[in-house]
Amino acid sequence: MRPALRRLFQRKDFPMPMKPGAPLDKGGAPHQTTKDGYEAMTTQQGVPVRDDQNHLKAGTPGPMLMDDFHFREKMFHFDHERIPERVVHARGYAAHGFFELTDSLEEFTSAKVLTETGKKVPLFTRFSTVAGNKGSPDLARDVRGFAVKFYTDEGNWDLVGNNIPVFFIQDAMKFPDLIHSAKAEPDRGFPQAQTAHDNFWDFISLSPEAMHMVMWIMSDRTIPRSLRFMEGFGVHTFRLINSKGKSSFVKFHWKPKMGMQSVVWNEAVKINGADPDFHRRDLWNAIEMGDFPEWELGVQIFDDAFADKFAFDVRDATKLIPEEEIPVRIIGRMVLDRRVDNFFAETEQVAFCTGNVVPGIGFSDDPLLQGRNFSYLDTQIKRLGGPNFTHIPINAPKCPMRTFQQDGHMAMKNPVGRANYEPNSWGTKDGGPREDPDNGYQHFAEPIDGKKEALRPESFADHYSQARQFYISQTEVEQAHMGDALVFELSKVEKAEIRERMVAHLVNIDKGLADTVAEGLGIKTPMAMKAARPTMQDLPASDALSMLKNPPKSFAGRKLGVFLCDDASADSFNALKDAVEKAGGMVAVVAPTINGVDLDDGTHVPADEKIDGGPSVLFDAVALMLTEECADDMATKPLAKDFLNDAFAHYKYIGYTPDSMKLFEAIGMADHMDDGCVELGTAASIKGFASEIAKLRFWDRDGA
Ligand code: HDE
Repeated sequence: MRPALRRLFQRKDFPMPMKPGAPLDKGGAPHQTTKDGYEAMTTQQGVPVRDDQNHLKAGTPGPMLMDDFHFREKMFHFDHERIPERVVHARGYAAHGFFELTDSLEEFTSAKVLTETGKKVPLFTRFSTVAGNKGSPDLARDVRGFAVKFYTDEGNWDLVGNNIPVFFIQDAMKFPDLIHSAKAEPDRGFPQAQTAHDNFWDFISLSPEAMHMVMWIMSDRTIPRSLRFMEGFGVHTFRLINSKGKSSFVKFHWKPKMGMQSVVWNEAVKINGADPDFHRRDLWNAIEMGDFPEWELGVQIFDDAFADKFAFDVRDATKLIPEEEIPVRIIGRMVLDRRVDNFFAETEQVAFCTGNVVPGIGFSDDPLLQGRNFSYLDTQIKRLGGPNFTHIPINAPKCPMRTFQQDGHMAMKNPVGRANYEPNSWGTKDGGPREDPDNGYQHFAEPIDGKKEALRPESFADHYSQARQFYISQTEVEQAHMGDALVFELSKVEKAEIRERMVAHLVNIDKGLADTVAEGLGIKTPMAMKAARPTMQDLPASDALSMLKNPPKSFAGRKLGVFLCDDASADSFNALKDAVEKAGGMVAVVAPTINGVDLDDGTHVPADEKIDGGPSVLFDAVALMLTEECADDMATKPLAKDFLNDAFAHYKYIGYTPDSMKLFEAIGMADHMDDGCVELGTAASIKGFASEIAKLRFWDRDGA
């Protein structure tokens, strides 16, 4: 080899790109270090590696030699890096945290996690979209998974819920059909991460039980602004069992400390382009900044007497119990205060199973929940490669685990000693674990009486009443968004009869909604769909079901995007920043270049985004702080105009210094300014703007 060539391919001549990291295996003998102080790289066998840049060859260049065990191992391992993605909920993001009980449920359950107040129980929470693949964008219109694994002293409890309290179907038998219909169509392999296609609406329009859920998914709940601003629900009715063996029913609720908030559809579409990782970045950043996301855990507890008199079957997962009928009792809080160290090891490998319950918590006879109890365990075996996925640290309980289950792929924890069966006569020293008749998990002794039949209970048959209740509980703005969403989705459906069939269902829910959607589709409102049970109930509105009727109390956790130019007023910028930060909000600076700007007092402010990388869809409110000269210049730049145009169209509050008016003029908006556009002329107006933006949107805007 010519000396020049050798030099070119040897890393010694280049600066080392990596800082020394923690060794993969922290135990064992001390790691070797290189001359310049780095941990010496090794093979998986711990053999130090001399050359990680070039494989071993006969001659230079020459054929590769199989002797190079480091190359073979490196490539073999890379070839096997992928595991199957989750069949649903493939795209997700997770964090560690704790649960702290504030109100004991001792009267209802023996579960320590629900009776020991003040104790911090570690947990791991994964949020997800349902239909999209692992690489799909975060702002898809979709249900969000909300899965929590509590590592309790009595074993792991997985509460695997969603951000919507009801589900599409009543019986687990229909789940593969539902998911097949929602995912990409099998012949063409698209659309990705969206339900706006024939197969989905075909299945849905043939499944009246889905109508309540359809109302929820067409609401803005399916385009949340942040994972931190969503509610969560256990969905099913579960059981609580107390120390005397008495059972009560329970529904679980997660309420976000910072209130609920969603984006509007046009914004979601644009966020997906501007930042497909919008939700995961937001969660990561919040935790990194110490602004730990928090939810309250609430319960609705009820007995058999309530279940018997309630207008619907509490085992039917397409129904909820209005908070007005059974108030949600807040019993504790969840705080997510630690990001993952490694996405794959934790977020990807975490295996939730609805069957993971602890003594004192049990199942109801909800046919969806019963089916899930099989599916989750089954799916993990495929996804994680064998029955020992519980040995992976993120899945292992943090309390002792003693079992005679043994062997299998990748077994990490094996029984020690001679006995691996019971009963045995080896005694307490060598005999291994034994069942514990006093404290072991006891299933609720529910009396059962019935015939073995594949039937749907009659009590599950009212499919429209709660759908209507949800719709009439929304504000006008929310109802309009639902109408728009339905028109949008159904307009992507090619077969006219599917569109019409869907509208026929809407007639049973709300005639006004059906008319709006029919008009949007350019068709006449059809006759009402024949209902399985014609007698529908006229339920009262429930304010708890509306997001806008329950707005956040402050701008905390939200972001103001300030469009700044050189020579902008330092006093005004600093006053605005202080006021927003005092309210718990964040300020991001958007500038003509990423280097930032020099304010009129000479201070340099670095930019968070360049104007064409930081569109206004990324922020909850915006402020323009431009000089006249800069406003003139920006008025010629399409992306600067889009910044303002979009903020206006998305009903956002817009603060502006008088010199920024040129940009309003450039987009033809100078004559359409409303109370959501606030001039930042004086110290008082800046303060006023900083408190006004807590309302998040100026919904009264006309024609936006
Ligand atoms: Fe799931 N669901 N599901 N699901 N689900 C899965 O399990 C399933 C249902 C939910 O972050 C899968 O580990 C069936 C309702 C979440 O890892 C799979 C039925 C609710 C997650 C599965 C349902 C959920 C999943 C795919 C109907 C809300 C993500 C990968 C009987 C209460 C968990 C996996 C995570 C994931 C099956 C219905 C929530 C295939 C059969 C209802 C949050 O096992």
